[in-house]
Amino acid sequence: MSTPNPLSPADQAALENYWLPFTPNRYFKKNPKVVVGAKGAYYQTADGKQLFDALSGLWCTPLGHGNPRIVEAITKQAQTLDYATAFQIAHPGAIRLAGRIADLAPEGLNKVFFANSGSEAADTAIKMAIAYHRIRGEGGRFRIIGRERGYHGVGFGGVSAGGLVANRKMFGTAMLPGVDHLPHTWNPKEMAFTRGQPQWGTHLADELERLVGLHDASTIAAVIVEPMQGSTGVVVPPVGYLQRLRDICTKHGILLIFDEVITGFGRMGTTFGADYFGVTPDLITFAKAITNGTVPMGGVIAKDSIYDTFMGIQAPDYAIEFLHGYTYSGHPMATGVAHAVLDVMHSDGLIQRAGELAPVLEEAIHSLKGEPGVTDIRNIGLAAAVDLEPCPGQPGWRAMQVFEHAMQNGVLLRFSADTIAMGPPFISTPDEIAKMVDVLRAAIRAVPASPKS
Ligand code: PXG
Ligand code: PLP
Repeated sequence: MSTPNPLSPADQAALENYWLPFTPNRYFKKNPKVVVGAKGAYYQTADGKQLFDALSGLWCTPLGHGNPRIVEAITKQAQTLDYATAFQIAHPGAIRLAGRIADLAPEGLNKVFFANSGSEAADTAIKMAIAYHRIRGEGGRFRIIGRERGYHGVGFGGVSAGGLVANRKMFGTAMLPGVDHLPHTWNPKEMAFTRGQPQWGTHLADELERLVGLHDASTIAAVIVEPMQGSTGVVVPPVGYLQRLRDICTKHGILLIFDEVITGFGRMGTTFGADYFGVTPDLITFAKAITNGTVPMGGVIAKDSIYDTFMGIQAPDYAIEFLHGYTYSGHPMATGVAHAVLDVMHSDGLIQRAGELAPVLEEAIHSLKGEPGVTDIRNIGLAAAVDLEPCPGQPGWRAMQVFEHAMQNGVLLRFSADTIAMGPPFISTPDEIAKMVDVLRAAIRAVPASPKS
């Protein structure tokens, strides 16, 4: 099911110089897929086809592509202040964005540190947690507890705390020391085809007590989890699970980090996953939607008490309190876009709209139950995933064929192993969501269980 090669001979030659991220490069270079433009909820391919953007980029373009107000903000910002160092200098865009994010964040989280991606945000939060304890005289708290199947980006901190085996095994022992992992919460026997949050699995949070017993609380700095595990295929927390993690962390003086790189800024139909689940962490990471994917940005929102601890270091006030930061922290282009994104989200009621579309997606996606090889369907907010029975001996083959088939029929899906994930733009119509699922259904029916059948 290969597509005609869209590249000119010169581009085909240059493609040999391009090492693509998280992509099977050998397969791609035999069968390149190229988009040349994007507008609203659609990409345009080199051969003039429209592709519905079923994962909002990589969860990062919820307002769709080419929004005129966002384009205008980028243009204006480039003409006004294209770069400013964030070390020792500030600009109004970053100052005001910190204020705006603090206003949107849960009660008590009011200090905003800017980075440029989710990976940098996760590593920043991990460093904040370790340094926080050290400043308080508890330097023995160095351990980070992550979760199986968790994804916190590709920095060494995030990979160490993350729980995706394939992302970890190549780097062997070159990981943060002392990291341990909670079990993931997905159990098909107990929760296959659950709509929204599973009732089963709250007790899995008690595994944190076991890890505290094993390592002792005095060695644990923080627990980092995604409120909803996005990358691994929309694994939804059981009812009460996150609250129990919160309670155990509080009891033992362990910081709780919510990695909200996917759930932050609207995906759940609320500003943060913390709001949706009614659980307040100590640190929140964000990225992706804050700039609608146009200019890279990430960051961490910290509790006032954490910031205040850093400000209380025993050193004169001209000493740097947190030895961390990026050349592009608080980049004016990113902060300029972020203001426009928050304006559009607010004026067009798009977070509310994501919440209203959530049941539409739920209804549509669960209609795939009973289709050939569909072993589980999960959804929460405006996010959903479908698991396919892997082809024996060739894991990932089936989902890849479904991806190819759907692409031929105008939908760009996202797959990982044999899971198909969807997180459509907040600007989608119910009709587009229905069509997206119909294309997926047709693809699932068309693709055989294995290359031989
Ligand atoms: N934390 C979480 C929870 C994420 O989902 C990152 C950190 C890393 O962000 P950056 O900006 O460094 O990529 C992520 C990223 C997918 C997919 O297919 C998900 C991500 C990235 C790419 C693809 O679900 N999440
Ligand atoms: N490597 C070198 C040689 C650098 O000089 C710098 C920043 O000055 C970095 C890496 C870090 O780059 P960034 O601040 O963009 O993360």
